[in-house]
Amino acid sequence: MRLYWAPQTRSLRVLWMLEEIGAPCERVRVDLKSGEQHKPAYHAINPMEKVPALQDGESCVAESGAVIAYLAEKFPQAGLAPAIGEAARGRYLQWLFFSGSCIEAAITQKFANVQLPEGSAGWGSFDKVFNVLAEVLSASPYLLGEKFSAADVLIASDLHFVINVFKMLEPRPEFSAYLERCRSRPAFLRAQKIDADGI
Ligand SMILES: N[C@@H](CCC(=O)N[C@@H](CS)C(=O)NCC(=O)O)C(=O)O
Repeated sequence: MRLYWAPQTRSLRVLWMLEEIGAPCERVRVDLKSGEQHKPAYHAINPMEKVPALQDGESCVAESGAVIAYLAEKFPQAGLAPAIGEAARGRYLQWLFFSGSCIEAAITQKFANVQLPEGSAGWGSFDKVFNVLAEVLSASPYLLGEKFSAADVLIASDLHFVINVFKMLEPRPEFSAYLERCRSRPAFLRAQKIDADGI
């Protein structure tokens, strides 16, 4: 496998996922500053011309949530996704899609400072999205209950960006405790070092 990535981007969540799995993966750094992502060679990897993207033999997958789902399925022995037919599978898929369809949209709405009626926005509102997450995370240590999953890799990464990087959300005890649990994982710490080293 080959991961196309850049430091200090959404690539970190895939680096983290790869470390959770322990799968060997070549890293190819894409120079976003020089516009390498817009060159035809990278366009063929991800037509959206963004990182991260994963190449696995003949397969290419971009969109960080999809890459994480792909890896969870390819390496079931890592135990990061409930199997098809397990009750937790429904909520697992829900949280994977929640990242792209609700969290990302809520962040964009906040950045753009646009007001929308809650009923017209699929994500409701910025506050609604994070209140829902706080409700779930105050009831259990991870999104699916007691067990850490690939959905936590994705959503904890989103929360990290929203709270610590974009500073769009006041720290809340539920989120601080959750991020502490997730970010103290050895796999996250290894991924963070790779991201910081940039290689
Ligand atoms: N929806 C995409 C977003 C990817 C994305 O926005 N990547 C940014 C870095 S975090 C990027 O590649 N920006 C470079 C550019 O747009 O030129 C995902 O989740 O993977």
